[in-house]
Amino acid sequence: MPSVDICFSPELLPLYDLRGRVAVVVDILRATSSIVTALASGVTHVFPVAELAECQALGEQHGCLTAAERDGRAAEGFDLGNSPFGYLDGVLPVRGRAVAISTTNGTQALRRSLAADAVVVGAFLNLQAVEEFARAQHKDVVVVCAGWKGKFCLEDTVFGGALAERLCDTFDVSSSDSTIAALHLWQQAKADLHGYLLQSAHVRRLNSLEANKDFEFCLRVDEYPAVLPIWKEDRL
Ligand code: 3SL
Repeated sequence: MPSVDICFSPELLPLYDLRGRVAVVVDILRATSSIVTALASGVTHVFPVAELAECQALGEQHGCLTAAERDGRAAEGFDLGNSPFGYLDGVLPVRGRAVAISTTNGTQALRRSLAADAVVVGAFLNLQAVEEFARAQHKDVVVVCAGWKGKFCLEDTVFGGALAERLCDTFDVSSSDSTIAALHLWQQAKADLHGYLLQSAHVRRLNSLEANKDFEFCLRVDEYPAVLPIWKEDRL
């Protein structure tokens, strides 16, 4: 029986052998939620990159939009920040365009997960799509939580618990202590996800930057049930 494991931070990735496994990279607030929203809004593909300079260069090379964030704020000189509403509010037409994205943690976690057999982007927004993909693969799944600058993040781990619960009928979700812990957190959180995650450090950080609207949007479960960003060559 394949298993679900949760890697609490990209700093722990050296302890995980991703070869032969499916990596589900998650940064609920907000990188992976924004990537899912971008593709749901008609963006053709996403180039997730670690460095701002690379993001800028891809914009020039491919004529694509650029989106960048550092420390929760939109980085200067880019078309978009890291709010999912950048793809929804219609200020900048995004349909039919590609986007290069660089964020503090999410795109870094993704780039560090490429040894996996398949790398997909997970968020509450596309939980069903991730579940269905995992079932179809019949491989061990590792949820890679982007965290915050190497540290544990509540919201990414709670997502891991939600995915483990969905998969528990056909996946082993009880062999890894981190999966057991994530399931416990999800059990605590699921009746009032919004209220539970108000205690998260990154929620407090975002709220101080007036991104409360983003927080609420990123917690919508299965808003985009058929959107599955999957890594191919150099893009999602
Ligand atoms: O760190 C990241 O990748 C971002 O998602 C952080 S923020 O939500 O844009 O502040």
